[in-house]
Amino acid sequence: MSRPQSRSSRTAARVCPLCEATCGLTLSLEGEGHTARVTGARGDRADVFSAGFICPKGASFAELDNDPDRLTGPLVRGDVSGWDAAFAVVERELRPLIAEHGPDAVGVVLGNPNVHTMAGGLYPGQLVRALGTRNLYTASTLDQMPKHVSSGLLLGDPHAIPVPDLDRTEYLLLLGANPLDSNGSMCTAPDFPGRLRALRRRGGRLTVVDPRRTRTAKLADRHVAIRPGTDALLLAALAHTLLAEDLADPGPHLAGLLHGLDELPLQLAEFTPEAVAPHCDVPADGIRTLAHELATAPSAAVYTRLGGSTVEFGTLTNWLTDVLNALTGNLDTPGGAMFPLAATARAPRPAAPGKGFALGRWRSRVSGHPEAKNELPLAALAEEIETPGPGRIRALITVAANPVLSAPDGRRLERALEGLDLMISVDPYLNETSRHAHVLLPPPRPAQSPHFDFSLNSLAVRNQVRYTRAAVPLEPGRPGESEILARLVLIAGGHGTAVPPEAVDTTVIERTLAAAVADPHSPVSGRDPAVLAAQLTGNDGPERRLDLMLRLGPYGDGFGADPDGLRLARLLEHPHGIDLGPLAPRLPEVLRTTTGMIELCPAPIAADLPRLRHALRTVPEEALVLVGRRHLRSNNSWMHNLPALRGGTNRCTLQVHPADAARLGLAEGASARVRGDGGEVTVPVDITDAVRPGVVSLPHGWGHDRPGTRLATAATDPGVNVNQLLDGSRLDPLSGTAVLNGFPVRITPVSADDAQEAVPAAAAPS
Ligand SMILES: Nc1nc2c(c(=O)[nH]1)N[C@H]1C(S)=C(S)[C@@H](COP(=O)(O)OP(=O)(O)OC[C@H]3O[C@@H](n4cnc5c(=O)[nH]c(N)nc54)[C@H](O)[C@@H]3O)O[C@H]1N2
Ligand SMILES: Nc1nc2c(c(=O)[nH]1)N[C@H]1C(S)=C(S)[C@@H](COP(=O)(O)OP(=O)(O)OC[C@H]3O[C@@H](n4cnc5c(=O)[nH]c(N)nc54)[C@H](O)[C@@H]3O)O[C@H]1N2
Ligand code: SF4
Ligand SMILES: [Mo]
Repeated sequence: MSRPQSRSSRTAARVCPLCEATCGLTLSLEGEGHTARVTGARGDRADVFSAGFICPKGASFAELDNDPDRLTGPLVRGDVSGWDAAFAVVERELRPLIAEHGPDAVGVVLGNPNVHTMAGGLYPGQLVRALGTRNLYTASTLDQMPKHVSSGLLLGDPHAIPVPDLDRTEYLLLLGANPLDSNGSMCTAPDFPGRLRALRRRGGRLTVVDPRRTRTAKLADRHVAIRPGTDALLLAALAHTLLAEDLADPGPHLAGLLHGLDELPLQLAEFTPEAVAPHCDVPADGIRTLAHELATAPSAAVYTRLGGSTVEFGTLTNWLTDVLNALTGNLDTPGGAMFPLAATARAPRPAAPGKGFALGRWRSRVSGHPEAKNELPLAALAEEIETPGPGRIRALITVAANPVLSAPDGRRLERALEGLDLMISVDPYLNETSRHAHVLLPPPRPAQSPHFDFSLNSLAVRNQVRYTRAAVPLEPGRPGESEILARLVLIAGGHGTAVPPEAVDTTVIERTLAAAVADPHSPVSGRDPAVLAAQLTGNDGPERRLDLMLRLGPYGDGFGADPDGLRLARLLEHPHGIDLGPLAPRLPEVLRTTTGMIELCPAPIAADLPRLRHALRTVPEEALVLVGRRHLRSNNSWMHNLPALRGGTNRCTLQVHPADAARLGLAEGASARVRGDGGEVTVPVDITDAVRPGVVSLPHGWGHDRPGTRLATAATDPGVNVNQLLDGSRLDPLSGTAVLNGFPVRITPVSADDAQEAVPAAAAPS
């Protein structure tokens, strides 16, 4: 039975904000004005990039948008209500604290969804600058910081990230990534699974290196079930083999750009296939075969993600990844690992030496961790709050972050948070972290937010640009997330609550234009910035900033210099996006090293290599190690509250190999106690040969059993927090990234008596 469409039903294009794939969605809406509801979401067939692809998370957009637990107004401790009053509390508390204790007394934590919101792309940098604090912590040090450090050292720019040219490559060596469940990361590709299938259909080969036989591994020509934490050794042996067997051939396009090539053979001399084989548990001849395949494929890309990043040798693994791409001549060539060029990126300019990349310009106060890309390790946040003395963090601003579940040792962190003088959270939920906030400022639901991918377009396998405006207007008096953050920027900078939030955007626009007109390479060189500013269009500050970036960007109209070029108005005429073509070679223009070359053996890397050599001389441990996993119908710590995405395989269980289960006396479905450096958890056992012997797997983002949260659905099946097994001391030293994969654990069965004690009565077996 079909119902006639009511007059108030309509559709709207919207880019999905729920993972890095950035699929275009078509939302169905009912109702008018700010009370309109999203009733459904389907893949947008007209989308220039995703062409209709959608996954179960995107399909649940309506449920997410309508989640009754989503906060509708600010929560402030004490007898305070309303937005103005909430910002007044922030102003009253924050400025005196900075005046008394200095800017470093305020810490900032930025979480993952900042790359999925327009506000998160525009304001956090300004917030940190306005505060003047060196206490910046982000999800990057639980994730991709090793890649930034590697790119910083190799290429001089931590944001120059080579991505596999997925649609053209003939050979993909994929390590520590499971795009069939994650939909890809640092490689934005709607329908990643379909693109992998297409690779195989055109005769290309896929090799997956993962201690688990993942859905991605099942799709591959070859699955290498490596021992966790040893990818750096494997990659070093591949590079060694290419060099030793004269298989390295960077090709003419890289020939004049490689600095340090002569140093590599010496640095990698010890890493022979025979030497690494027992550590990786990969046969030496298999390693040689891989090296030969990489060297002889018409085009090839090596791609490493989370399982090669959040490990003991994270930076070395990421460095070796791109060393291999360079040695095989696949860096910056079609079908290899290429540099996307986003519409809001800086326009290309003549190649020239840059300033290079410095690490450790300052150190964390308590443990002396070096800064990387202005950040300190999130794993060290708790000690920076707890440890008395000058420079202690007394106030914290979290934006889209849930470190109590995402970072090591949540119990310690939550105790630390309770000791803060002031905590401000910008988050739609009252969850494990935000429940500690004195002021909780919820952004509106996604249907009420515009979407532009400032970060992810620069990681996309095809150059394209899409902008979708909010599908539903804000209710009167409710600030969007941009306004919330802009107001925090103003308060942090001492401008108070009287200045309109748009002043923040005006300042950026003026500063950007002043620099552009003074830049001889800019299309607006020598023009009057005030005249240019007056030409910007858009409904609000964020849109004018977007217009500015597009117009000055690589495809921009340059304020009239190229009348056919991009600008906001043109983008708005294309609600399904504009395709900007396949990735194109960009070297040497992307290089910012002081030599203007690719630094194959940067000093900090050379200084870290002895650690890897030491690992070679250590007998592999027999201890059980734990790795993570992601579920397709989940997203880090914050999507367990949607009934439609729950159950099935999306469960917090400990995967154990049958041989280990037998040895440890673990039974299917029974509980096991897992102990690590930071604590222990009790969790149901799932016996499966999808994990290799000696490895167990537990997903992250669970542990929704804290009191004082408002996540009704998530609390019904809370799971356990895997990060409680860590104490924050295991880090990749160069990047400060937490070791979340491949750490030792001890496991014991939980007897029925123990279970009564450890599991709440309702959940105990009867
Ligand atoms: N053991 C283990 N730990 C891990 C990982 C792992 O693989 N294993 N993965 C790590 C990785 S890769 C990452 S990126 C981190 C993620 O770490 P976090 O960023 O701390 O965690 P998320 O679960 O992504 O939390 C996001 C927060 O943003 C809120 N949020 C959602 N949408 C919005 C929005 O539109 N605006 C705002 N302001 N807030 C919003 C959510 O309610 C939630 O509180 O976790 C890391 N932790
Ligand atoms: N459905 C869903 N999608 C997501 C997310 C989510 O939580 N759920 N999170 C998003 C985020 S924030 C990110 S960063 C991306 C991450 O996306 P991916 O990088 O694809 O991350 P994972 O799915 O965690 O895959 C990591 C893989 O590394 C393997 N591994 C663990 N240790 C090692 C090791 O030492 N060596 C090797 N070779 N492999 C190892 C694990 O078994 C796992 O299969 O996913 C994003 N997309
Ligand atoms: S793959 Fe990612 S971007 Fe695409 S619909 Fe699913 S969650 Fe959204
Ligand atoms: Mo992530």
